[in-house]
Amino acid sequence: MKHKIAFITGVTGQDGSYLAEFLLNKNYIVHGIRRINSNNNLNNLKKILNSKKRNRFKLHYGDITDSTNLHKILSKVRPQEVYNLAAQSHVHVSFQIPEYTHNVNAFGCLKLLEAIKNLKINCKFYQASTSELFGNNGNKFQSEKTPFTPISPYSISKLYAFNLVNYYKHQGMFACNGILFNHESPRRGDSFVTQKIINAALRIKNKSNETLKLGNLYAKRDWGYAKEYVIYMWKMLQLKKPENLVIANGKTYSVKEFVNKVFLKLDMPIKWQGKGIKEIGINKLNNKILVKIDPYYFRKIELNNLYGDASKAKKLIEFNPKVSLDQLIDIMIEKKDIDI
Ligand code: NAP
Ligand code: F7E
Repeated sequence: MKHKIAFITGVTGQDGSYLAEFLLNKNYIVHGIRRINSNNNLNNLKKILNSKKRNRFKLHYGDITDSTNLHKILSKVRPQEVYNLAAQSHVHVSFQIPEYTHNVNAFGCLKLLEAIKNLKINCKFYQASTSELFGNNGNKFQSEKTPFTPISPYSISKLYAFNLVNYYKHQGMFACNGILFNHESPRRGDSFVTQKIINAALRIKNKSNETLKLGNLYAKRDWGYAKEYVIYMWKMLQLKKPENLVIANGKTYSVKEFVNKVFLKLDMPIKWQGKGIKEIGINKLNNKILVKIDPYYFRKIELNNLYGDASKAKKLIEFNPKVSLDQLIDIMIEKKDIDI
């Protein structure tokens, strides 16, 4: 049987690893790039590396900022589908390293697209774009028609890539942007708010004396399940013509609501006291302080509200997310993915 060939940047990350598993299950040959570092960070790929599918999975040392390397790999692999998931993906950190963030997220995408074009590779191209593009534009819901008003170095770099993808599409390439709203999983990086809250709550449950320190409790996010969202990356590349699509659960919750849910599930119901940076979350059962505010985690500019309208994806790719926020929290507390 002839296998399709996919190439994934960011394959060691949350989404890249789930996508690789999904494509291997669909009988693809999957190539990915990993950055050289001294920690040998392949944790998210353990499932693949320990399975028989490993012989259809090829890891190359590489970096999205290194065009010579991209050329070398792509000229050999000549994939039919390319998924660009590599990114400096942390919004808060992007305020501290804006140039690096652009080198990876904006110019990395350019280098990849140029390599594909110059090598005349006939592939379909998926770009992991983001709801961060919307910024604070006052719209209650955000859809493909909502104007972009990016407010962080991260979102500005992603807008550059978004526009690039449209530009190559107009030149005849099958290239599209998934406008992804927040999505989480047991593989979510430790410093993103959901994983940070869950890990701290689990340690406190296991008798740690720490207090969880957070920034803005009132930001609202539309959270989904990463393992589920990657399926729709693939589905977007199976369309006859490229479309930019919002991928969102269509429900929004504040960080504070997320905290309440997690601690309640672990039998530590919270009551809140105080205001602003003096606000604290206290265990109703024993009055222990569980949560404090630390201004370090405030952003220069905060994106207040994300609430996605994925009607177009529902229509075109039968987008139908099944995992609710409560289920997602259970999955993350158990640190065990579910079958989708
Ligand atoms: P992630 O866990 O942070 O993964 C990022 C991946 O990019 C990692 O594999 C990382 O490699 C790789 N990477 C970073 N810099 C690189 C470079 N210079 N060259 C090559 N690879 C590099 O992110 P994620 O949550 O899976 O997100 C995947 C993509 O979706 C990202 O583009 C992100 O911006 C976008 N996105 C995510 C969300 C979300 O809620 N998760 C929402 C919207 C959009 P290392 O392992 O070496 O660090
Ligand atoms: O923050 C607030 C913070 O860092 C969520 C990335 O995948 O999704 C992600 O970006 C909210 C923000 O994700 C802490 O201010 C409060 O309002 O988990 P986060 P993010 O910034 O929404 C988008 C769609 C992407 O594209 C990105 O790649 O939580 N918050 N206290 C905190 N956030 C963090 N990280 N840490 C805190 O202590």
